[in-house]
Amino acid sequence: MNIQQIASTPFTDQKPGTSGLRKKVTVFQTPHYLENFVQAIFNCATELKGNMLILGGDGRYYNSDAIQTILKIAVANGISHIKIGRGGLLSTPAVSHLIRKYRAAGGIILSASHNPGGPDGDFGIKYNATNGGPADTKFTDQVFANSMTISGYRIAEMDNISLATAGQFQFGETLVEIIDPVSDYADLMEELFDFGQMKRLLGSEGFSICFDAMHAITGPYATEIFQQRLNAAAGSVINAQPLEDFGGGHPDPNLIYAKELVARLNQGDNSPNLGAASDGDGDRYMIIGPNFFVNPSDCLAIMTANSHLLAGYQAGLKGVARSLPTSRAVDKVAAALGIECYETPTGWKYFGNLLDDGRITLCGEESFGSGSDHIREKDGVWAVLFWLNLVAIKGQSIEEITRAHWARFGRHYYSRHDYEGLDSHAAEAVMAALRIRVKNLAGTHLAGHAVSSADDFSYTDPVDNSITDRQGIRIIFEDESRILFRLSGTGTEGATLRLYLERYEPDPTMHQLETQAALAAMAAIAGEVAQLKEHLGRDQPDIIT
Ligand code: VG1
Ligand code: CO
Repeated sequence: MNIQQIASTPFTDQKPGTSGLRKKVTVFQTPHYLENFVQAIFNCATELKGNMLILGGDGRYYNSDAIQTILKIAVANGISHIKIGRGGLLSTPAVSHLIRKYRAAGGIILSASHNPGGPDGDFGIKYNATNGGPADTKFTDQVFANSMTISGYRIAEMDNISLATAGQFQFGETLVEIIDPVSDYADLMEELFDFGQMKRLLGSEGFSICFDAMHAITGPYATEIFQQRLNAAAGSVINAQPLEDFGGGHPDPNLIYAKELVARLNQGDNSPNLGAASDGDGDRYMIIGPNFFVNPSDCLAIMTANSHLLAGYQAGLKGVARSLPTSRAVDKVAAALGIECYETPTGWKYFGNLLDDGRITLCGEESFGSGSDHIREKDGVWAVLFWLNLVAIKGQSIEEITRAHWARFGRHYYSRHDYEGLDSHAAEAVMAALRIRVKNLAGTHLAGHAVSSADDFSYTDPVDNSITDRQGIRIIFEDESRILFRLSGTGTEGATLRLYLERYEPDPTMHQLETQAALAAMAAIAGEVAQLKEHLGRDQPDIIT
């Protein structure tokens, strides 16, 4: 095997964000761009040498090309065994599971998650460590530093391999294996949930589901699990074929982008009983019932309150965690159960230590992500199975389960307002002004609401004591309402300001309000405190979820 050493010069913008390095496809296609970054990963993750690497992606445009390149660099860097999903496909949760199951040293996932794909769309690369979870900030900082001084990369001189069928190839010291992307993951799901129970429900008269894979990675997973193993009717999984451009859509499972699913669920008597969708790389999900949406923060709370009913979680929960912007619905449940509830910065990597240290069993984010200690990523198909199994056990609809939960714990009205495509300086100016403003807010009133505390969130990891600061401005009111501001770390163009609004309502007679109406007062306070109109020239968000 001939190994070439190619000289290259650093790119200065290879700093990973909330979830890996995300750029336009055209940026990744710049000569040496992908190669430099991958070499930087191998330079830093020295444990990969002589060990196993898992490699796959969400099937978006440039996925296959990138896999061929990464494979050659991996061979040149002495990786002894590389498992690649057939067709170059692997969901993010599947990679996490494969790393753990086969004790791989790490995994590379090619995805920009919910960002659109295609030649003009986005591409991304994430590195997951030995525990199966997203590499921590310490590691991604090292990779960034390495990318800034890199002088070249090693690459094996070999032909492209066929990814189309399962098989094994030997290249020098490296065994390359093309594997079925679905079966290991589907087997894991069978260990966690009662497939017999769900099969009976799906076989019963008048019960059906619709899973919208949005032409992204979960198509093959959902088809195997729901239609093959659980006998859901043919056609229960829609948009099941992964496409390079996601069929021109935006693989983001929310009420705005999963339009086809929402229409099917809102067609009256013919509606399926449970609707679900997931994102580009399969770690996000949305759950809906006929004319009923469950916000992801409530999902986490409902899972926490009911997990003891499910086969894989009967031992009880060690604790739970949520990201800062996620509503505090789960906090109420944790308090009732007498378990710890941790609050972490945005991004799944912060849950890793808590999971590895046995402090938590469930965790989640407001951005349509929930997960458990079965892997080290959020997991869309797992979450849908959790809900389906719960519906089978309780014999109640999605709406009934949710309303009963609110009646018991109170309702947290919650919404995220995104201001997209902002000039980065203007967005930074909003945050800088807020950092100063919040210093003097505690003890004052904003539009008649007493502020109990206000700060810029700083997180001290309870396991390794590392500190992550400046993670978001939070304003907490005495009536348990909350306003948060932070800048997105996953975009590829300009800046996105996220405003998170929350209001707690314990009174069941007040649980019928429309969400935006319920949060109007908080939205007005937020606009005023952050002076959005003055800084951004606008005070209406682009996207409301
Ligand atoms: C967003 C979400 C965050 C999530 C991240 C990755 O980050 O807010 O909760 O962990 O995306 O999700 P940001 O920095 O843009 O707010 V994904 O599905 O890559 O799968
Ligand atoms: Co995702």
